[in-house]
Parts: sequence; C-alpha cells; structure tokens
Amino acid sequence: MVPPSGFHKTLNNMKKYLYILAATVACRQKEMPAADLSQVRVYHAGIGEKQYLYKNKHTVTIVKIHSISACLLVALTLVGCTSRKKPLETPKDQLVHQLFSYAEKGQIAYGHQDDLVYGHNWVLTDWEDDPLERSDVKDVTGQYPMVLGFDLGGIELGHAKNLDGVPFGLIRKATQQHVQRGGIVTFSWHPRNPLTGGDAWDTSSKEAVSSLLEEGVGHEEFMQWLERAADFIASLEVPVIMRPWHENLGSWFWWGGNLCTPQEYKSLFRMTRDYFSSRGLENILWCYSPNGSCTPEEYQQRYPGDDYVDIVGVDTYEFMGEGTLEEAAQNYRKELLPALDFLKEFSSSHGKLMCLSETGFESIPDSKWWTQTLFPAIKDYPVCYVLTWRNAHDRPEHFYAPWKGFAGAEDFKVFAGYEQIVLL
Ligand code: BMA
Repeated sequence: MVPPSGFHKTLNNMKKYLYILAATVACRQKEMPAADLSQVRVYHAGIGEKQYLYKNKHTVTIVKIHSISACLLVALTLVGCTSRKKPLETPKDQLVHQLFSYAEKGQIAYGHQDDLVYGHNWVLTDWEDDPLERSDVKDVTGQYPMVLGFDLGGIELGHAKNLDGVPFGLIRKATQQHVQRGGIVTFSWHPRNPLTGGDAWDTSSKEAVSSLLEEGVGHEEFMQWLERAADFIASLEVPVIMRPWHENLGSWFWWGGNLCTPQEYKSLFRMTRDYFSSRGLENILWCYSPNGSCTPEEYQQRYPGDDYVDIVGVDTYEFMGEGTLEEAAQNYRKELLPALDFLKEFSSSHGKLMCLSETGFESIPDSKWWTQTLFPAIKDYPVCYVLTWRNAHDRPEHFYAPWKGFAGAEDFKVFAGYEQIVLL
C-alpha cells in the first residue's frame, strides 16, 4: 500500500479528530459516561455519514452522525449548547453493533451457505408449514450457524427458484426465521450473463459489464434485474448483508478481472448500491469480497469506495491438488494469511468490518481441518464472521460443513465449541 503523504495524514487526523469530537458530544447527549477516546472507532456508515463504536468498560454503543451534523455538533460544543436529542438505533445499526462486538471481543461468528433449506442428502420440500429446524450444522453441534448465506441467482429473471433450486419464498421464510432467532443473513448473487444469456460463469464476452452501465445497450433491462433483486430484498423486512459481484479479481465470472476495467467494475457496484438506496433500502450492509488470490494493489484498484462498502472480505478455499494434505494446507495459508494481513490493515484504516466471506475444503478430506488449519489461520484477526460454502443435497461430494454421520464431524465439534467461535 502507498503510505499517505504528510499533508494527507494531517488532513486525515484532523478529520478523524473532528468526528471523534462529534462522537463524544453525541455520547454526552445520550448521557453516557466519558468515553476512552482511543477506543472510539470511526465507521463509515454510508454516503455522508459515519458511525462510531463507543466503548467503555461496560458498553459498546453505536453513535451515528452525518458529516454536516459532525461540524454542527462541534460548533455547538464550542458555544456550550447542550441539546438533548437522542440518535435512533436502526435495525442496521444493531447488525453493525453485533458484528463489531464480535471483532472487538476477538470472536468469530460461524456461517454456512443454504444451511436451513437443505443439506447433505436431504432437502426441504413441503416448507410452507415447516418450522425450519433442520440443519447439518445443528445435527452435529446442537446449534445453528450464526450466519446463514443465500444466493439470489435467478431472481433477476423473475424465477421462482434460485440457481440451486431453492424457492425464493423459502429463502424469505428462512431469512426471517433466522434473524428472529438472533442470526445474521448474507446474500451472494450469481446472476445470468446479461449480454449472452449464459450463466454467471459465461466469460465469452468482455462487453457484458459495459453493456449494462448507463448508455450501454442492456442498461434498461439490467435496471429491471436490479428492480427484481431489490423487490425481493425489500420483502424480507430485516437487515441483511449484500455481497454482490464477488470474486471479481479472478476471471471466472462475467464481472471478473479480465472481463471489465476497474472503472467499469466500480460503476457496476456503485450503480447497484445506488439503485437500492434510491428504493429506500437502507437496512443493508454491503460487502466487497474479491477472491483472496490477489495483491493489495489489485484489491484496492477495484474497491468501490468507502461510501459504498461496509464490510471488506475475501473468498479463499483450500484445494486438494496432486500433493499431500499438508501441501494443500500450506497453499491455503499462503493465500489466506497475506489477504487477512492486508484486510486487517485496510479495514482498520478505512473504518470497516472484515470477514472471511467464503471458505472451505470440499468434502473436508482433512480430519483436523477445523482445528489445525482454519482456526489457527483466522484466530488472531478481527474477522467478524467466516462462512463455509453449501452442502449440496444432490452432489454427495459437494459439501463444506460436516453432517450427521460424517466421519470427520468430531473436529468440527471441537472447533464449534471454542469460546471464540460463535454459533446460534
Ligand atoms: C458454486 C457451486 C455451484 C452453485 C454455485 C452458486 O460454488 O456450489 O454448484 O450453483 O456455487 O450457489
């Protein structure tokens, strides 16, 4: 990373000081005891506003302030004004609070894709009246994963089921149920290729992204895709994490590194968030999650900007190549650790949360993977959550979490039992 110049550093420090001062005033307005200023974390909450994680011995509270309010509050302090207006805590604030408090306490929430709707060798069919109590993770540990992932692929065409055959009605029901239980839900999206009509993995054209930007031939149709996705997210009526346009530094999706320019990629991400905001959908945290096999320069080159991203993450998998298990683990660490080092620095200097947005080792061939590879790799980083990919019901080898009867389940039980790992 290029270090900030002296001038920018001073400017940044002044800005941070201004916001911390404003946060302190806001804390006073909430009649909270004096904050340890070194513990106040500045968090960019969205366009023109920031949030502060206010922490003292007993409480962690979020204080949200708009840029203009920050200046006003400082001015008001200077003239000794003591207004008593209290900021509101929205459901999104509560979600930020929940995630930040994991990071602050050194905890990591565990997540699993599609967990409540199918698993290894089972799938929900009559789901309308089902209590949604089955889960491979729960079958093994007695607890649900804290984070539940779903995919929106197919929503763009108005399909009733997503690309893996899960009805969107069921996704809605499971999302609401999970949030009601105290869990967190995150959405990825593998939409079709808007130019060719192929799937998300159709990389036959380098024009797909440019075609859907403003002025592009497919712009109007793509806005309909966004509309359908936004309609669905709005219908959930709970705060969620949106993680679109992921793994964008590889070239296996039509929005990948060799398929569009950095500017086109950023426009796509910003257009997506701007559209959701224009629909009044503010109860969303946005996650930027490239594949971990990238340099810090590449990561930043396509970063949509602090106003567009709330959580930074990476997707990194372990693969069983031709070599031994130990070599596979070494390769995994070689990709993951530098990425986490970078994310730790980047998330802290940009006031963002960090996560391991996707990971896993297909079929879990290493019986100590959870305690000997995954946990040691992530335990010293402020990773607020880690999500392992799905357990397909119709592909026996395609699973990333243990299931009842799986020989390697014991090690996962130990991992899930660690104080640092949070399940629901
Ligand atoms: C991939 C695989 C596919 C699936 C896709 C989207 O990693 O699991 O089978 O369709 O994710 O969920």
